[in-house]
Amino acid sequence: MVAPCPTSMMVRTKKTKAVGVPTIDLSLERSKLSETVVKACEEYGFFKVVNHSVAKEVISRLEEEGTAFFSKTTSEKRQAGPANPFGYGCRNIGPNGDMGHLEYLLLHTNPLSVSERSQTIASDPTKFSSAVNDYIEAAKGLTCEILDLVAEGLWVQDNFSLSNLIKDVHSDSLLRINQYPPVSLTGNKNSDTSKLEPHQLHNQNNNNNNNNIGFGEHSDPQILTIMRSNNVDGLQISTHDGLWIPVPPDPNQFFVMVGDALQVLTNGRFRSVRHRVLTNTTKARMSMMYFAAPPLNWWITPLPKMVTPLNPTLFKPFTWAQYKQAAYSLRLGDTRLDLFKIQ
Ligand code: GA4
Repeated sequence: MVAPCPTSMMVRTKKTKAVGVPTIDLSLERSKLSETVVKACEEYGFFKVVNHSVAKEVISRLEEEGTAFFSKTTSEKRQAGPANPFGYGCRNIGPNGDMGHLEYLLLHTNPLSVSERSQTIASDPTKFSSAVNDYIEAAKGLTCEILDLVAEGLWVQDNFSLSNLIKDVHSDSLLRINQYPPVSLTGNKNSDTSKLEPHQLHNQNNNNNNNNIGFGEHSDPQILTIMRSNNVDGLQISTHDGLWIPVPPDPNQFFVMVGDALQVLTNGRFRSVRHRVLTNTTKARMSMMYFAAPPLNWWITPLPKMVTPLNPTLFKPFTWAQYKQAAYSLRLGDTRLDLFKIQ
């Protein structure tokens, strides 16, 4: 059973249904835990984990590095960009014209790539690389723990079959730090927009309107995403029946999202969660996501256990590289898995 959500997390959606985000206590007894994780993945493709073993200091060091980077001047930040696909990005998301009210750093998790990139990102590249690499290791450990619970809960023969997909040294996992601008409470207009910082431009263009799109609706292509943010609202997830649920932030905990690749690996038993970020807060939201993926040349096919004569395979086999290529050729909100469905 998914733990009932505490009252403070209950939200009322437009359709006046009270819906809560499932919360999973990782210190619970293991057999219960694996059932609970599978149920949350099936029902929401999303859950929050508490009592995880990631050290607070690992989180705060990355947050400090993020804050230091985003508080640099625009021209300094641009030296770490453009994000095609890795590096600093501002407003542009992906290569096909998607835009959001955010700036970000998108990094490959390979330590060599982190160390090379950190030269243009931080004044102390060694400190930056160390904070990033420690966070990646911790997020990877948590992801493996969750994937092992998933495998156990699905009664897959090899409990490590999912976590092994992301443990390989050539794993294509990514780290993203997003910063969403605050909504200004003053309405002063500035006519020279070229001198404005991203958040000022955002405020200027939006007349303090609520519900600006920080990051548009989409699912993540990878296996699993581990997300954490500062104490600022904005994230919403979509339920299977299309209701948007705001997710209250919890800076000391992590949120887990099922990605498209896990939908395929479970032959559709789990569905990747569609989510978005709205920017209507007076404080900047900073979030950090670890996207767990296999090496580029590995095949993504349903686990044998998930395919039976009654549940034949729903997807054509593809490599992770082929899937990424499809993702980058489409728009952010497209349901790219449709390209690989067996009709
Ligand atoms: C969504 C999840 C990750 O943030 C990301 C994004 C990527 C990007 O920003 O470059 C994509 C997007 C994400 C899915 C479709 C493509 C690729 C932008 C885009 C339009 C880094 C990822 O892996 O896929």
